[in-house]
Amino acid sequence: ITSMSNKIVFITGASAGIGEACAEVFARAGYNLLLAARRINRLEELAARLEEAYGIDTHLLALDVRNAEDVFSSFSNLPGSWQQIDVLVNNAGLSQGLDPIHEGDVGDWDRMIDTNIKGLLYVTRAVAPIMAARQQGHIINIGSIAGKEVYPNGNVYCATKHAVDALTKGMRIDLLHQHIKVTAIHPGMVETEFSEVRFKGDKQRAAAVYQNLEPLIAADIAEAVWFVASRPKHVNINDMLIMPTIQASATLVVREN
Ligand code: NDP
Ligand code: 8X3
Repeated sequence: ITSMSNKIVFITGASAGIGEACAEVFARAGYNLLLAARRINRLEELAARLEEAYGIDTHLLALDVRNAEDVFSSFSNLPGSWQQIDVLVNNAGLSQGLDPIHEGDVGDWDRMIDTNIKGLLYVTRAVAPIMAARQQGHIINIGSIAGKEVYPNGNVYCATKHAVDALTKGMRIDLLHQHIKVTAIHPGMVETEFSEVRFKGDKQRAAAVYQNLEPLIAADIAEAVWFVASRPKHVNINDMLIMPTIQASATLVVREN
């Protein structure tokens, strides 16, 4: 990894999982980090560790991406230099529940739609105008295999990730003339806090998702994000679908190692 000091990556959902792993990879490459999540204490621990390890600068935002006003005011209140984002990783997201549509919880639906679709839009709307003014930048959206396929009881989560897929394509078209690259990375099963969040803290049910399987780890996705972000100016990776070797499709057609 080559050093790229003075560049800034903005990672949403950096307090755990894929976002946290992305922070590590970009710090190692010499990027300064603008990190957002609701759990600020986790961001503080991560930032202290990465500053110490890599000598980079960090700036933290305690932010719920569902709150449009907070997203816009947090971003516009940043010191000017921290608004000059080179790479935005729209990673904050979650699943809630795994119920058939006729038994779905409306609160779960709202949380997924508000975070995965609307939150991603708010953050993009805050960041992209400055990228456009600078005529440079790269937006990397974390989609999912659930944005390419639909699996039993995945209904609304899959719909939100299909929306991320469509928005990525729309952003790429709209931002082409602003010299902003847009990419989507779509992971299959990654062992993070994702299932614990989906099952609302039920660690046993979450662990069962990965039992006797070899899922991806967060660093696998972070390395792909870095690969995409570090291509030469004339190259854009539009779309990347990354699966654990044992996972053939979203419907968990798997073999046990
Ligand atoms: P984790 O639960 O480990 O991490 C999710 C991150 O998103 C946390 O940092 C969390 O921070 C943040 N987040 C959630 N809601 C909000 C919010 N309202 N405002 C700000 N931050 C928020 O899961 P993953 O790392 O696995 O998930 C990251 C992304 O990857 C998601 O978009 C997910 O859909 C996607 N993905 C995950 C896959 C998997 O199998 N794990 C596969 C495919 C895609 P905090 O709670 O502190 O706010
Ligand atoms: C997370 C992976 O297969 O649970 O997006 O939808 S999956």
